Amino acid sequence: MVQAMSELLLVIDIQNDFCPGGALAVDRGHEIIAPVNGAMHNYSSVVLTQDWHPKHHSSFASQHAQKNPLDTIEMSYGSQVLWPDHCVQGSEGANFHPNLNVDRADLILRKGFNPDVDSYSAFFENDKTTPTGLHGYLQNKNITSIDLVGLATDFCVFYSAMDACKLGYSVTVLDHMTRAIDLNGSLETARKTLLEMGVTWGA
Ligand code: VGL
Ligand code: ZN
Repeated sequence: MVQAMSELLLVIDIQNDFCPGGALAVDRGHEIIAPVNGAMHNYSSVVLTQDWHPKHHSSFASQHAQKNPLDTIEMSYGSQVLWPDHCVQGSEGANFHPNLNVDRADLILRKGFNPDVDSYSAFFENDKTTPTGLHGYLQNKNITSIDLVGLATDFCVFYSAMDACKLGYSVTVLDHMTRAIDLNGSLETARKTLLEMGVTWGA
């Protein structure tokens, strides 16, 4: 079937644990929810991602002796920041924020469920090779252009935007609908890297 070119709103990890009061709270994370809900109506497709870790996930500092959250370690696939336990499968913290309009989504994509590999990006796990399946889904739907929103700007939004760009999509990060963790300048690094790659940093 021939389909018109269409555009995706990719909504990253708007879950309780990334909002104020959550286990890995992003400062003012909840402020983006109302504008994201409003934006959903402007897209032919809306995909939500959900960070979805097993209880003993290797990205949790609690799984490593003498390590604290925000320490960095070397994993088989490269360096990995260690996090507080968050978005544990089936927990309240892993649920989408109650104000997020989940009904408008045509796909909910879970990531980070492999106990040994983290997955910031919506396209590939942190080993940079294991696909999540999202690229195939979008190709089947003839989607060529992606607007990204959600949490956190400098981790899951950043890695998703980078991969989307590498895969050939036309990519925009809607800055006012993201909030950052901002660890050692990670927000500025993310913004610069994406701009250099040709990603649009939109308002
Ligand atoms: C995220 C750290 C760990 C994110 C997920 O959604 O940006 N950050 N897991
Ligand atoms: Zn996570």
